[in-house]
Amino acid sequence: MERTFVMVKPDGVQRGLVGDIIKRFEQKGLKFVGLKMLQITPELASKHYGEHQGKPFFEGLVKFITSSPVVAMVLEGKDCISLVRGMMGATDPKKAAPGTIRESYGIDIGRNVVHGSDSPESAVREISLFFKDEELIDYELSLDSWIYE
Ligand code: IDP
Ligand code: MG
Repeated sequence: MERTFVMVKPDGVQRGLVGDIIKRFEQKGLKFVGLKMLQITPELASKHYGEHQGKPFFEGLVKFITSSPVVAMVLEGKDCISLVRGMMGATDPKKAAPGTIRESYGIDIGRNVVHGSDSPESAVREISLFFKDEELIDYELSLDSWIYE
């Protein structure tokens, strides 16, 4: 089983999309092992988006992601890193496949509603940036045998 870091960004929270987005992951069969709301500090934003430092959109991205609360979560499931990336769709909502979260809810690339880790290394790094070990809960889902063969 893999774990991934997912976040409903400030635009998703402000627009009342948290429930709909969480519902998609729940209905897919992914397990929530951590979930919280927080306001991202500029320091955390710079760490989280460190790979984009120096790019033209970096300053706007940090300003946006710190502008209002986010809902952060850790999801667990088979191949869930790529699974969640697929459910989110391409970074630019205009290029996201029909039915994906970003295609369904977004218009501009800088307001694409949701974040998800892009690799196992990013997932480990991002989970540890946002969650303490004791905030992640190990538990059994009784439905697992109806989701996985
Ligand atoms: P990702 O979120 O799909 O992993 P990244 O390339 O890692 O995409 O970019 C991080 C975030 O930065 C994107 O989700 C998007 O909100 C924002 N972003 C990326 N490229 C641009 C751009 O060209 N203009 C404005 N914002 C951008
Ligand atoms: Mg990324």
